[in-house]
Amino acid sequence: MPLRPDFLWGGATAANQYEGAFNTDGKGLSVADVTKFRPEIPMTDFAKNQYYTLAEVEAAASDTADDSVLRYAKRHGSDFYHRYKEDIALMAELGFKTFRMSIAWTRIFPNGDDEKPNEAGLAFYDRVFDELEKYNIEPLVTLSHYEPPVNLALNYDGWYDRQVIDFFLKFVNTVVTRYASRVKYWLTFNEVDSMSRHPLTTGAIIEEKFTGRNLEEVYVQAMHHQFVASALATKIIHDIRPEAQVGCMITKRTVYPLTANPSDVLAAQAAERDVYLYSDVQVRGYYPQYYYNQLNQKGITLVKNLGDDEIMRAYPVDFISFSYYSSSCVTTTDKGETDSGNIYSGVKNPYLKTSEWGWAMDPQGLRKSLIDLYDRYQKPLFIVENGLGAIDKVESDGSINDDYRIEYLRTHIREMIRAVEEDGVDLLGYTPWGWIDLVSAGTSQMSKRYGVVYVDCDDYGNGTFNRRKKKSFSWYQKVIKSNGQDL
Ligand code: BGP
Repeated sequence: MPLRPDFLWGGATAANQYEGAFNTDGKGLSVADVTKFRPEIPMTDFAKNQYYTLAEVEAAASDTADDSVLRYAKRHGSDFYHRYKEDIALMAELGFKTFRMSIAWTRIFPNGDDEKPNEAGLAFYDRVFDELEKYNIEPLVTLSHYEPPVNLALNYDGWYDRQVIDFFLKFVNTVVTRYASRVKYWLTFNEVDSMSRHPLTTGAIIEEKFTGRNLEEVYVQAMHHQFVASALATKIIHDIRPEAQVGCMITKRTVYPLTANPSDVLAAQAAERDVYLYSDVQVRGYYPQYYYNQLNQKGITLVKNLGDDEIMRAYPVDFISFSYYSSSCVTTTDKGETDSGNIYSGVKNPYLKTSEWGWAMDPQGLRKSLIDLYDRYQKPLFIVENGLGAIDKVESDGSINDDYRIEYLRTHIREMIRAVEEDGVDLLGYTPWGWIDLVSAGTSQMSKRYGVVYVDCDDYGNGTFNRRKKKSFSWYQKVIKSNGQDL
């Protein structure tokens, strides 16, 4: 079977990296608004780029003045807040059937624990949905994409604190009630597996506040709260709009054994299990036994409230969405060169080239991911992030010849189509990450560009923010028009 005729081609973004207008119309500060571009840290050092001390977060939370000098790049994003009409017109020109966006929690509940929602924030998304409706573009909305209110990090313990479930569900109830008639596709937590990789942006957890504690136990607990919240959010959405479709969202890592040594094969299997844990819980509704065994071995206690297990079982997701950028290798031997640039450090795959940020480029790994996920769950899949972060050059005639990006997308889309046509995977859609340039989640760089549309802004926030089509724009337009036939 070819791609379905109603295949959802589109593009992905997140409010915290795209909207800007960080304190406009009553918006509060999110954890993303306190992270900054730090050129003093190597851009391939993912872990260091994620770490912020308590003092840094506190200082940033009281610095609400000059975003460009202070380098809080996510405060300006790509200024979608003021340019949404122009951007949605560009989406329509590309032929988008869907647009992946998130709703910034802090536009609706500026501090997370507010009594009443902020009407000006709600009105902004009304305007966005009006505009999308004009062009028949279906919104795909993430409820939490690295943007909890910073107040919940400073004055509570972020998602470690069980009260945060209630704050989040109040936000969910508010936005789902308001927009349910306009939004059919929802995702609960972006990359729900990322708690330990970047606790601040995923869980509003400031590590220093837990000094002396077993941090892994803290993350396990915070994760559990997100799982319960995700199940209850799914219930809220289905109660309000029964035919709505709710997805989980995981970082799909494909892990290969470096050698045929059975120990390497087992190590790769274990690494992939760490990925599936998160979809297993949200699709099947319970923790796998091996996870309890692991917690036991590590002496970690997971505290559950009475009823949590029943909630997780009762409200599983309808589909599985995921991001896919690269793959990695593992080995139990001392062979192999470390691959430190990736989100996950692993061992370099000698058969693959890497991006400028050290991410291995592996289109066949996408096909493998699709097959593995579909064989495991037999539920529809959705690729909601994929793409190449690269430095683009604007030529003197204004053109941007991003052939490398076309090549990355072409080879990945080709494998995606094979997974559907040959391997029988049920795939709902494809939304490449950062269809338009936006601020990097990991390093807060603007120069790590993913878009088919260029945004004139540098790493320090200087520029006109004007939009410019790259060479990949007309290429992607053609791909969408031909439903993936003309690559
Ligand atoms: C994913 C996130 C996105 C996005 C992307 C690319 O992990 O869900 O928010 O930014 O990665 O990462 P980066 O922006 O660091 O290049």
